[in-house]
Amino acid sequence: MRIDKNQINTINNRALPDHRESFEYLSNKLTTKGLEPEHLIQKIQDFQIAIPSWALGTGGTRFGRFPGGGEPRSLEEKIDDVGLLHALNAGSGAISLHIPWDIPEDIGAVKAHAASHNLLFDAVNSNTFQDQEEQEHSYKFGSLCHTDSKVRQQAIDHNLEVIKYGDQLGSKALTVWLADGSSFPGQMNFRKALQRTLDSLKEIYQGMPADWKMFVEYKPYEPYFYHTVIQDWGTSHLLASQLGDRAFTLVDLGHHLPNTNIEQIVATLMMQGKLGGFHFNDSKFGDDDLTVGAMKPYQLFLIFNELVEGMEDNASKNPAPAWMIDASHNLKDPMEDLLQSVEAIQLAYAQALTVDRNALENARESNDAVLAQEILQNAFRTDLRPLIAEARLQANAALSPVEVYRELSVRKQLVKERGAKTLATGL
Ligand SMILES: [Mn+2]
Repeated sequence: MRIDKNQINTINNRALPDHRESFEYLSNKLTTKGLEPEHLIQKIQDFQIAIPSWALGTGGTRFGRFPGGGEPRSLEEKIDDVGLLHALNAGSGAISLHIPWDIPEDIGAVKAHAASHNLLFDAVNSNTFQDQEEQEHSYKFGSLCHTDSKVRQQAIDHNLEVIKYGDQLGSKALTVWLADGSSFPGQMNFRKALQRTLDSLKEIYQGMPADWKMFVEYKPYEPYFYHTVIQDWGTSHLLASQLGDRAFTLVDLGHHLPNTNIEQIVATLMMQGKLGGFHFNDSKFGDDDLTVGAMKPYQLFLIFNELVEGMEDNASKNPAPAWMIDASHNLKDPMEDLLQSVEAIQLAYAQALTVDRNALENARESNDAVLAQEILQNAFRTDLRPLIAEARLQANAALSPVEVYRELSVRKQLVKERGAKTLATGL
C-alpha cells in the first residue's frame, strides 16, 4: 500500500484554516524572540529519524505477544511500512536493519525499493543474543566475550557478514549491542570477559570499510541480571577509545538505571567527540520500550538541549549522531506508536533549538538557578506543535499524521493485503 499525496492534501485542506491561525500566532511569538521560523522549519525537515525494521510488528514481552494483524511479512513490506510513515511525517527517511531478521536477498531490488520511498539505510544491527537455526555454536553463555574462541569467532564472523550486507545497501555504520553477561556472582571473570570483548570488537572494527563507524551500545542489566559486560557509557567509551577514531558510544534511552542523568552523559560524550548514535524510546522502570515522550518529555527536552548545544558548539568535532528509534511494544498499532515517537523527538529537538543559549549561559555564569530554570522551562512549555505541523505541510506530508493514518484506514488496508495473522520477525 502507498499513500497518494492527494489523499493527504484533501485531509490537510480541512484542517488548514485552523493550522494557519495557530502557526501565525506561534510564528509571531518566535520572531519577537529573535528566532526565524523558516530556519527552524528547515532544521526540523533535515532531522531524519531512522525506523528500526523490528519496530513494525507488535512487540512482545517474555510472557506473550499479541500480533495486531497486517504485520509486514518480508523486508520489502517493512520498507513499505517505513515508506508509509515517511509519506505521513516526512521525518522517517531511513530504515535500520537487523540481521539476520532482515537478510536482503536481492540487494539491487531492495535498494531500488527503498529509493522508491525516498528511504536510506541507516546503521545495521547484528544479533548475537539469540541462537539461530543451523548455527553451530550457542550464545547461551555469551558471544564476543565467550570463553570458547570458536564461539567468539562465530560471533565475529556474523558481525563481518552484517557489515557486508550493510555496505552493499549503502549503510555506513554497525551498531553492536551485546547481551553478554552473567546472572550469578562468580559465574564470569569480569576482566577476562571485557578483554575478550575488546579483542573481538577489534577484529570487527578492522573488518569495517574505511568510511564506516562502529557504535557500541551499553546496558546495565537484562537479559542477564548480575552483570553485563558493557554495563554503562563509561565501559562503552573505554572500548570505543581503544578501538579507534571510528568507534563511538551509542546511547539508548532505556539502557540506564532509574534516575540516571542521561543529559549529562550526552554532554560528556559530545565533549569527547564520542557520541555516535542514539536509540530513542521512553520508560518508567527499565528498558520498557515505550513510545518516545510518553513518560518523561521534560527529560527528553533536557537531553536535546545538550545535543543541540553539543552540535552548535562542536569543538570536539563530534560527528552528526545517528538518530534511531529503538522501541516496540505490545499494546499500540506499531505504526501509530512510531508516528507519535517521531513527533515527540521533533518537538523536543525544536524546543531545544529555541533555547536562548546566551541568556542561559549568562544565568549559569552568574549562578542564577532561578533564571536558568525560567529559560529552559519557557522553551519547554512553548507549544511548538504548529511549527512541526508546518514543517510537514511544506514537505507535502500530513498536518496530523495519526489522524490521516486513521482516516485512510491504513491498518485495515494492510490487514486486507497481508492477512490478519501475519507475524513480523523481531522480538
Ligand atoms: Mn537499543
